[in-house]
Amino acid sequence: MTDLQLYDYWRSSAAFRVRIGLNLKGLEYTSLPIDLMRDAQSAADYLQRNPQGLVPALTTGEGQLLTQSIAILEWLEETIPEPPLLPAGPLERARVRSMVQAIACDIHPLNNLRVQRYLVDSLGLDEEAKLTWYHHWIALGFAALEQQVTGELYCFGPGPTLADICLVPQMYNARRFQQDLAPYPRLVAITEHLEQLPAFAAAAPEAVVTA
Ligand SMILES: N[C@@H](CCC(=O)N[C@@H](CS)C(=O)NCC(=O)O)C(=O)O
Repeated sequence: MTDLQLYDYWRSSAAFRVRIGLNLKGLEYTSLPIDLMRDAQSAADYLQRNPQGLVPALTTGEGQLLTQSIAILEWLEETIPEPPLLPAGPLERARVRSMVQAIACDIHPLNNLRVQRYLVDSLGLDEEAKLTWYHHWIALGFAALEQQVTGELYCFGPGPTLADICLVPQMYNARRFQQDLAPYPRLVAITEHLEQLPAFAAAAPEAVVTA
């Protein structure tokens, strides 16, 4: 497979997930930065590609454009099965997907840029109230996830899975917004381990930032 192109933003949690997945699969790709701070995600040419106006999006080697980070990761998993990012058994796969969805469907959407902007620009929240909102939803999500993870080095099983790919960017985001992580020692320990792995380290915002 050649010429994978990732519509990317260095600090986007969802794009960070896909960068980790591409690295774990050992795939080269070209990063096409979409500057969220300049609203490049809302520019007409990008909206034509992704009507949701969100990053990431990935152009496949065959020129197909894929959107939604988890759909992209599942596509990667199905087209390049090695190394696997999901366990072999259906029950175990469901466990991992449950953690993936807890982060990608229940936690992350509440701290997305457009949500934060709506709170401030349309509802008039100040910075402190916005952070209170943020901390509330992250705390609720992380408290449950802390109980769900089964490993000490990985969220589940003996190697990195889609759950780990979702955890690390969400923890990065939480640190960025001064979340108190003391109540989640297992999540912290897993993240510290994962962040040392080359595929995760090379995908980190500070490793890819171009501006
Ligand atoms: N569910 C989507 C979420 C994508 C998403 O929320 N991307 C954020 C960056 S992490 C974004 O593009 N935000 C732009 C905005 O809110 O205007 C996915 O997993 O791909």
